[in-house]
Amino acid sequence: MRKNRIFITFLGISLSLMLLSSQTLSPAEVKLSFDHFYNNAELTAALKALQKANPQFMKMVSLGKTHQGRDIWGVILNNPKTGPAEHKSGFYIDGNIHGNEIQGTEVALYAIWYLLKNYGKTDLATRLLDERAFYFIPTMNPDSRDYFVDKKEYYRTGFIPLDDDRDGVADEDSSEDLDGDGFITTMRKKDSNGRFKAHPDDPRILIPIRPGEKGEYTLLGSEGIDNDGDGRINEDELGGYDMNRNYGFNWQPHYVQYGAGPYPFAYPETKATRDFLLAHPNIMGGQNFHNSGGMILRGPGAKNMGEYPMGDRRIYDYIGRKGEKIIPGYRYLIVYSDLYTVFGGSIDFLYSVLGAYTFSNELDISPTFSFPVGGEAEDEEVDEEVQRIRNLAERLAEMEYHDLVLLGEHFADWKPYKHPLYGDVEIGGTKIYGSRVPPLFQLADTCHRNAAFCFYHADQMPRLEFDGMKVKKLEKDLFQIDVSVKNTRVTPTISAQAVQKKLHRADRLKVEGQNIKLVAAGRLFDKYRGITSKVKTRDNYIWIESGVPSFGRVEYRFLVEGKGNIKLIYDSLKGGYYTKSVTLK
Ligand SMILES: [Ca+2]
Ligand SMILES: [Ca+2]
Ligand SMILES: [Ca+2]
Ligand SMILES: [Ca+2]
Ligand SMILES: [Zn+2]
Repeated sequence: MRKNRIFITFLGISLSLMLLSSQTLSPAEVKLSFDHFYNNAELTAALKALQKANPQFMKMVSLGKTHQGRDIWGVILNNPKTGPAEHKSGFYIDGNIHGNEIQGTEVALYAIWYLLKNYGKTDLATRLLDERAFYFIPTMNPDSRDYFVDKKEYYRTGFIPLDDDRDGVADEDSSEDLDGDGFITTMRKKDSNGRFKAHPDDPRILIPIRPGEKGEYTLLGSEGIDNDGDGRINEDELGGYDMNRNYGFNWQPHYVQYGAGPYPFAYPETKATRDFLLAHPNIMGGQNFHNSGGMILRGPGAKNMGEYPMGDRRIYDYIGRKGEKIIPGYRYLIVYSDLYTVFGGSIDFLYSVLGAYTFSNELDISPTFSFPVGGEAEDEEVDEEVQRIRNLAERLAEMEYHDLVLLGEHFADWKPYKHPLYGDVEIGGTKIYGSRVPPLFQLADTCHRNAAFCFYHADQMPRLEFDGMKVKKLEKDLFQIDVSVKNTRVTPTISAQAVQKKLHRADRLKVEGQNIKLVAAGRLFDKYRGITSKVKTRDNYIWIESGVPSFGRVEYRFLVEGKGNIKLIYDSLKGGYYTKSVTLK
């Protein structure tokens, strides 16, 4: 009897030990592969599996529905054991706002998966999940995504019907796969008045003719017919707008900029994203994923915004240049001056309204990068003719890359076709997966390196420490406390822009305890001579308007009335929440 009870107790203990160890030591691992693109259903299933295996860390929420009724998933990663998410610097990642720029979704999914898989195994993953909160929207455009992955049709837009050509009917004339090979490619027609001719070394490639030269071909655009008989082909495809021109900062109307929408946040996807961002004001770092070209972009998106304050440019440069090392071949650039003008883009909303340092990566480099033609030095001024010859060589290298590396999978040879309007044409050219997205054998590399860049940036968000606290008893129940708070990371707790424009609340340094009163406070300029400048106290706290600077510190002297255990709290909206206990005696 007695023996049995001991045995049962022993069994109970070992069972609970087993449960404990399965919770803390070996979190269930979800196997994901990054050798293909996820459609929305598969992405949803992967996220649900990750959430189920890691309920302590991961929350998946529907942020809203797209026009076609798909959920826009938001993912929050946080370790509640180290504090609520809003007490930590938040890092935000979104991808696939442009429907034809799909691989950002895999990068976001990879980042979620990597952090969960490596928590407790690597220092970085453990530190990031313990100290930061992460917010993801893996795909902002699940409607378009499914067209890309499942139907092999690509659209940059979302799918609210829009009458692009103002004929009173919306979306009446899209591209179509006329030759039935499963892909929408390009149409060309033999034409001695055409503006193109075959490349001398490979007739599959069309090159522009030079002035005075005889033409051979006219390019007729993407495969399709004139569905509505208006004399134009494929003039009103699905949707027809650009979500990344619809954000509420420096927005300009449609006639200034294509796709802007009737007003900022007019589309369900941008509205859902805005609400998610506004609900998490602790977000201090951000990352958008687009394609292509191998760029790590920062704003401003347009010249009319003026340059960013010097203090913030330093932070961007520090992180952006590290990015160039993490992702070889990618260049750290500025949207308006190095790419093109964007009004009302996500990157400007995140930085200029929310005060979060944000990059936008143009994922993946043109195929010839991994199959170089050689002879090009960066920023070299070249003669027009030299450039023309280089372009010819590059086009040829691209074709060789299609043949020898992609093994012909993503190029359709030109084939004759009888078109109802154009007569004898040829259909062929690069297929949907043949440009802008990485070939599948490189997808994991794209995911890992870009996630690594995000992790670096997230790790460089503010990390504060109480450093060098000194308590001095002045008289009975009156104490002088010198508090020093230092930031060991490049990101300040408030951006220079946010300080200048008062984008959000300042940091707060607080003293808490029973019958404790903060009598006076001063900023400590010289701790050796004890020189301070008085600051205003409110209840038991002071505001710290500029926050803790990049790799810097703030030092204050408090006069506190009372005794016993007190808590000093540094409470920053975007820089985290830190406490230090002290006993006054
Ligand atoms: Ca129309
Ligand atoms: Ca076709
Ligand atoms: Ca038409
Ligand atoms: Ca059509
Ligand atoms: Zn894009």
